[in-house]
Amino acid sequence: MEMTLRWYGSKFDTVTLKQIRQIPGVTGVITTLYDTAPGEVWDRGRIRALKEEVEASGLHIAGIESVNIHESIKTGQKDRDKYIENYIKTLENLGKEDLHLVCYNFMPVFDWTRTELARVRPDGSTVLAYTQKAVDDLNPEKMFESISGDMNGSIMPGWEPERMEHVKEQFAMYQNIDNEKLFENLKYFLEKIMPVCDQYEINMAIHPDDPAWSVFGLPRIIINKKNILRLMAMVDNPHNGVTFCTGSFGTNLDNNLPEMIRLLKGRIHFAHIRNLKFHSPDDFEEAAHLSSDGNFDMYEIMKALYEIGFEGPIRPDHGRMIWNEKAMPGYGLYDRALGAAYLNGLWEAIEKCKNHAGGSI
Ligand code: DNO
Repeated sequence: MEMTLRWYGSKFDTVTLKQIRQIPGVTGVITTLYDTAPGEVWDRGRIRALKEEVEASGLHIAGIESVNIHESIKTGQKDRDKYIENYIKTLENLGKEDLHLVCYNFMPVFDWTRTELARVRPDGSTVLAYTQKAVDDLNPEKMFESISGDMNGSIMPGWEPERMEHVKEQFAMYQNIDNEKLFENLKYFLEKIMPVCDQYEINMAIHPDDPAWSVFGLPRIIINKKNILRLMAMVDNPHNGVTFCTGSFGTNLDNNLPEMIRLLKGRIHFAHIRNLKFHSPDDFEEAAHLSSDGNFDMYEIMKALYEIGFEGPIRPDHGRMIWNEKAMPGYGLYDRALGAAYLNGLWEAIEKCKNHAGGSI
């Protein structure tokens, strides 16, 4: 595996490449052209400039998160082929610049959903949190307003204000879309892009739905073992793979994370590792990466990745806001750096135990 950090680009991120370069063991960044809209073709010159900027700092681009998918593709509108063509052109441009990993999601309207961006934990840190009750009490059109005050002046991925202005229209697009239809539209999209992925060796890595159940009555499909295995079989090409996000699949306590990792051997191209603390099955908050701070056994998760021979990038996912840092919620420097160091430590121990024990951990 390679330890990486998500970086939004110098125009949007409070964290610098120089700082990332100083986190022990972090060699790559996961980045994006943050100001491109879903459906737009990514310009090859801009991709190259981004790559050069990252490389000048002594790091490299380990993957793209995200190339977002236009709602027309997700809902199967008449004009979807035009947007798929654009997506293919973007993939070509990425491939020509020697970039081979693309994280994306197929969540309707909202990307990840949280009901609080700054819940205070007992140690005084603040974290993102979710309660089903708050969602049930909220009109979806007010969702953005309800959390925007806590964004620390940042634009959060999936919550771009221009898109949020059109929430009502976007909901209307999903009126006749159920889970089966969404699966069908995803299959259609993947089948169209697989040839270009084969040509340029691009690994597509779908991000699970977060939380892993329907919100506001919208369909949600990348939520559990059954559905993710179904998707892998539906388009049975190794370039159709997964971003294994523990914090997203893990929102559903029925998902056995190490088991799912083992079943997805060969198809996990990217991993987001973080921990959650549950107060009830539908009230949880994000915790420090350390196992004892939340509900997940991070050692077992890392061991499963190690055992399947995972070689892709891992990034510590959302961190807590600590030490008075002001940054995009979840994406400050300090707690993610602690997370990277901890996950690197687990990996080193697993590797050494395996070597010392002559192969068995
Ligand atoms: C949230 C992220 C998601 C993720 C997208 C992938 O912090 O994990 O926004 O990047 O769902 O397309």
